[in-house]
Amino acid sequence: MADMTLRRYLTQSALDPNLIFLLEDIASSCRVIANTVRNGAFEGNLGSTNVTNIQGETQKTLDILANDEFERICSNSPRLAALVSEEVEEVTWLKEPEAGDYLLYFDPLDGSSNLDVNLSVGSIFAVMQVQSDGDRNVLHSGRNQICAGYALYGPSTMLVLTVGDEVAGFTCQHGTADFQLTHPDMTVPAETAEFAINTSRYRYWDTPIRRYVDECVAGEDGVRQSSFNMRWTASMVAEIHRILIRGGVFLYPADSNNRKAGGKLRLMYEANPMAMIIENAGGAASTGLASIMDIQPTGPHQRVPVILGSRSEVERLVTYHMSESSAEQ
Ligand code: AHM
Ligand code: MG
Repeated sequence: MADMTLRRYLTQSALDPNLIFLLEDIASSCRVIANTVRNGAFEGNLGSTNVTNIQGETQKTLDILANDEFERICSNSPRLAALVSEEVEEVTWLKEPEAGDYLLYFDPLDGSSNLDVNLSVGSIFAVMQVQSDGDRNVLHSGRNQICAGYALYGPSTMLVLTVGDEVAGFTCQHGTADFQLTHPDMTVPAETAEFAINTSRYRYWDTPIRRYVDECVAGEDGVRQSSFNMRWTASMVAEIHRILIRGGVFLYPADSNNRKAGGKLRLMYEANPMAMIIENAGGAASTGLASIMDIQPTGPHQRVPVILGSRSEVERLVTYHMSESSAEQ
């Protein structure tokens, strides 16, 4: 039997052909970005620019190149109306919006602090639709996402995609550059003994997060009565990929140091796509007090607290947040 390439997978689905064109353009962008990242040292593309983006962060040269590739390649899609990128303050409109046109939300190169140390980075994306002719509103909740995915630029390049039901992982074959289905029907293992959080921020955390992490660290002697492992790669894509493969929970909470901003990670092109992938893989996604995909966005670059992963761990964290908030009332 022929290999299940991304094209075959998409054309066998009942997706609108214009959405398939867009998903193939996204996959092409990710292929190009994988090569640009890999050859960064030869092409003089490592290091930072002197440009500060809307997030207040200094852009890496590769952040800008990755954004430009997404824009250049995806602009070919006839029904793509607008792009919402982490690296661009304003929404980029490509055409007069018509009902059913597509809206692409993306973080072109997530975890870019890992570039200088040659560790994994990725791209994150989601697609929604224009709701009526002429409607320039892009602030829809994550429940309106019709597909979401990420590319992981690790030892191999992978594209993980959900188009509404299952989560499928494709590996880019060296040589042909085909994305081939290598990880069908990915599911978050229910049981886990691994958590991921930047523990250097412990002093800023609220009680529910401290309680959860303290209990994990206490291991067999604590209330969890089992030993936990901890991982932090500072690359959300790598973190979420690990959770899809072997379970776990990922946390980037709002804390006393980032609360004014709403947290660290962005709703529209980081939290929402990852929430859709994790939920479709049988896991859960929450801020601690609300489901991430139910949040009504207030701006394209809005930040939110993020808890993603194995259902039982996310539910435990929600319980801790709920009991804290009812104790405060
Ligand atoms: P970025 O989009 O500017 O790269 O920031 C997002 C990244 C995530 O990939 C990662 O989980 C987090 O920032 C790491 O934060 P920290 O530097 O606190 O470890
Ligand atoms: Mg990012």
